[in-house]
This record gives sequence, structure tokens and C-alpha cells, in this order.
Amino acid sequence: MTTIPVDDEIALARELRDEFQRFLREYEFGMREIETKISILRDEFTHNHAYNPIEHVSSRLKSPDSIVEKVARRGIDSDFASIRQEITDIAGVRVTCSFVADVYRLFDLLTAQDDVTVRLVKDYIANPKPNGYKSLHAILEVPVYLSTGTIQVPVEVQFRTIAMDFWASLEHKIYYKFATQVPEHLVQKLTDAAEAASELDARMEQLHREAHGVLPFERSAPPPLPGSVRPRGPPPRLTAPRMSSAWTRRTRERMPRHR
Ligand code: 0O2
Repeated sequence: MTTIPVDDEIALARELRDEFQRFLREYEFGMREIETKISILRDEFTHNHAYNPIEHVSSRLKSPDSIVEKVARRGIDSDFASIRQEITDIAGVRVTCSFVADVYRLFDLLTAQDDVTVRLVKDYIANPKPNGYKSLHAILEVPVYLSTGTIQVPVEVQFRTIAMDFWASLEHKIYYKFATQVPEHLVQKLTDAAEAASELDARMEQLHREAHGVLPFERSAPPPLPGSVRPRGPPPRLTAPRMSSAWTRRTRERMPRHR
């Protein structure tokens, strides 16, 4: 058996650590690009429409442990090129909106930008998970301009309402408390709670419309163009979430299918 001198081992470990940090930094830059875009949309909305569709935004980089766990779980080769190709949620941004209509509107506005490429859309609002989980997930690619050239970085953006976010964070805590073996009666109660959260979303949006009339973007956007091809420029007017879901569904049909 060949032995590597300790100094060489340390040098190798440092090299690997540096490479991993460089790798993660690319995702951090991509995440910042998306955060900036969302922050601009939020400011522009607030100033031009006196309305803020975003309640809060949070971001996270997947931890090295979590990346390693996913590589092992999915049987992905452990080189950087394979991880880059296969794991698309290393950078994640979560946008919590007031209403479902805002979720779809923000998705439309972000994905209409020329330098944003939509790689995959999973609409768990139109098609909730069996446990009741709802959110609109999109893997978006944005260019990051480095001293060495331009790279395309994937960022997973999750759009949801406050009610969906409340449910998801509680469910996440329960899931971890029971180490994934959640008792059946709690599973059922969680699913019922998801239903209640959806009803609350619908009621609050209805209430808002009764108090304030249509949402600002519904007032100012041009009417939808005929045909199913989505034009560049301002996205079609969304009179109700269902219309937006339809657009998302059409988009998703053109996207690679999720597993
Ligand atoms: P974190 O720290 O929140 O990012 P996979 O990524 O392989 O686990 P998949 O099917 O590729 O799963 O991705 P999917 O369906 O888009 O879901 C990934 C993320 O969505 C999760 O990330 C959660 O954030 C969220 N999510 C999906 N399903 C549920 C659910 O049932 N309950 C809750 N609370 N959140 C969910 P991570 O990686 O688990 O963690």
C-alpha cells in the first residue's frame, strides 16, 4: 500500500476545500442576482403601484453536508461537474407573497426577464403534494459575470403565500421531530390544516379585493394577447390565479419533466 506524506495530504485537503468554496461561491453569486431582481421588483411595485406583493424573502445555500447527503441519496458521481449538472437547488430563494395571484404575477415578472432562463417549473399550487404541501417551484438560471468569464448559475426559487409558508414550516418541524416517521393521526391533521390554509388564502384574497378592488397589476397590465404563445415584454393580464396556473402548466409542458 502506498502512503501519502502527511504534508501532501494536508495540501490536498486544502486544495479540495478551496475548490469547494469556489464552487459554492458561484451559487452565492447566482442567489444574489435573483435577490437583486426580486428586490427591484418589490421597490418598483411599492413606488409605482403603492402596493407590495412580497411579504418576505429568504435565501440559503445548501450546506456541504446536505449536498453530500443528496449526492449519496441520488447516486450522483461526486465530481463537481456531475454535482453541478444534477443538483439544482444548491442556491435557494424563497419568496413569500400576500396572495396566490401575487405568487403567479411575480413568477411571470421574474421569468419574463431576458437574462433569466427557466429550466424547470413544479407547480405544487395547482398540483399540491399528497400531504397538502403547496408552493410554486422554479429552477431559474441567471448569468454571473466573473473575472474568468460568464457562467450560468441555477437557483431554485420557491414562491408561496404566507399561509402556505406557515403550514410548510410547521410541517417541516413536525417531520424532523419524528425523524420522518410522523404518526398517522398527525399526517391526517396536517393534510386538513393544509386545506384550511388554502381556504384562508382564498378568503383573504377575496376580502382584499372587496376592500381595495382588483390588485394593482390587474388594473395596469394590457389585456392578454390571443393565442398560446407567451410574448416578450409585459406578461399577459392575470384576472385570477387559474389563468396564471394555465400559463405555468403550458410552460411546464415545454420544460424537462421532473423525474
Ligand atoms: P430545504 O432546506 O428547504 O431546501 P429533493 O430536493 O430531492 O429533496 P425534489 O423532489 O427534487 O426533492 O424537490 P422539490 O419537490 O422541488 O422540493 C424540494 C424543496 O421543497 C425542499 O427542500 C423543501 O424546501 C420544499 N418541500 C418539498 N416538499 C415539501 C413538503 O412536503 N414539506 C415541506 N415543509 N417542504 C417541502 P429540501 O431540500 O427538503 O430542504
